[in-house]
Amino acid sequence: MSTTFDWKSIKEYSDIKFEFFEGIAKITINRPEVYNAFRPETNNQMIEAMDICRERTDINVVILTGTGDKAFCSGGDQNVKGVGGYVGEDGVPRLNVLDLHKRIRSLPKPVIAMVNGYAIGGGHVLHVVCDLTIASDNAKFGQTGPKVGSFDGGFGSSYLARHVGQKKAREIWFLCEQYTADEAEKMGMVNKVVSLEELEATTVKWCKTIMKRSPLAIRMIKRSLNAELDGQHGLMEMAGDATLMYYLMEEAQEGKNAFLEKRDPDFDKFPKFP
Ligand code: S0N
Repeated sequence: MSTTFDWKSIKEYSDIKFEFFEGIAKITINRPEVYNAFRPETNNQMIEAMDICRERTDINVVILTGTGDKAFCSGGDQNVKGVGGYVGEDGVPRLNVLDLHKRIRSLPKPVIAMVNGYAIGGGHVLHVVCDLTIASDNAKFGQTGPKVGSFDGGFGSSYLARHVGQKKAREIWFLCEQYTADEAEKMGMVNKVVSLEELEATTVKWCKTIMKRSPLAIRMIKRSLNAELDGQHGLMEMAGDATLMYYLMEEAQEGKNAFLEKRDPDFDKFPKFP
């Protein structure tokens, strides 16, 4: 099923490729010399791309991947790890990958991790945060934090535990071993494993299937599944979408129209449900 798609650049960046094809955006970490490790600039560029994906109404699904056939992402770039975070070109240490996690989680559209090789350390966390993971059969998954002096107590542990269970999540973090794509699928943290040649075609096929579904229903399902873990923030995002849907109804229009027409609103004409 190896097919090529006519991806068109949305915007040029130094560390990522950001492309579009038939309703799908693709963000590719483009630092193959460091196995697609991220530095602060990489994260800022992905954050900007995610924001564009949110605003553009012709983008329905987002694919996150890495350049080449070796790595999806190998986490934080160890060359720029300083005291207090990863040091960008401005000399300031940051942990801004966490802001990227929030963007992925908040985006009211599905984000699919297309894992084409190593998903290690912060790269593993990135695929965990995505809504779905499709992996090539050469992919390897694992955490390295306690081996290299870092850890993610956020989505990279609590949300991971929702996928694989508490015991496995502890094993993944305590031992820092690597797992094959098949093992990751059996554990429940990967949706589907295909050959590397089939990876993009399969991912695009999944995107196209999702695009045949109701966007509002998909949005509400993502919000509802998030809300369980995200506490007040998750409820706020779900309530925000409930408000959006209310604004789509005539009943909400009646309130505004009555105000503008300087009359009492007539809410009696709208159906009430048991
Ligand atoms: C990926 C590994 C297993 C591949 O091993 P392999 O096949 O033996 O290749 P190598 O020769 O090791 O690597 C090829 C080239 O790529 C460079 N490279 C690889 N990874 C990195 C990296 N992370 N940073 C910089 N360079 C990297 C190699 O140096 C090599 O280059 P050359 O050819 O020039 O020698 C293996 O490479 C590996 O284990 N990599 C390191 C993985 C790792 O430990 N990553 C960091 C883990 N920590 C984080 O990611 C922290 C993330 C974070 O910031 C965070 C903070 C707060 C909350 C959450 C997070 C979060 O986790 O997201």
